[in-house]
Amino acid sequence: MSKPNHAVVSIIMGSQSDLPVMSQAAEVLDTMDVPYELTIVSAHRTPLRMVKFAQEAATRGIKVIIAGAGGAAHLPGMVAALTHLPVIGVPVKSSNSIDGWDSLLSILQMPNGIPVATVALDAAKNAGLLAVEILATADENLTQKLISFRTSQTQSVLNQVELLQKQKNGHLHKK
Ligand code: RP5
Repeated sequence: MSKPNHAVVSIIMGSQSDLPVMSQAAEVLDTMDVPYELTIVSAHRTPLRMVKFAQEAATRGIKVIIAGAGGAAHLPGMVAALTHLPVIGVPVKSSNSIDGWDSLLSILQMPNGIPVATVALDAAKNAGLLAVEILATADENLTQKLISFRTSQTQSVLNQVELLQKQKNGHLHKK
């Protein structure tokens, strides 16, 4: 499949303060050459903007939504309730958060009927990867990019193993 010329992933967040975490999803999409948009949509400060965003996302060509929020994080669930698109929720450990548990549980514990795919606390990188995996089910080119990402990730761990082994052998020789 050739690269679409419009955003297919939408990264939204409750506040500008979520950007340092949420930009990690954008980095993954940049690496995989997936077109995306990134903006702020607050469920409680801009509720009507949230409704409009969610209701129009599919017709604008968006395929997956990544939504991050901290504290009483209702953004991912509310957006999921307003669209049939898959929503990946990123619990953000924000300044108003109780250790991240409030955000994590708000996003994780969606009642049956409206799913939100929840990643780990602050794990926007995994949200980006999951979005790519969803898109890759219908895109062989993206599948190949994911396979080479995994291969290089594995290789970098094996390189560390080798390095540690060499350092350990060096210590043994010194004794
Ligand atoms: C949530 O409250 C946002 O998603 C953010 O994580 C948190 C704090 O927002 P600010 O007060 O920094 O704007 O709605």
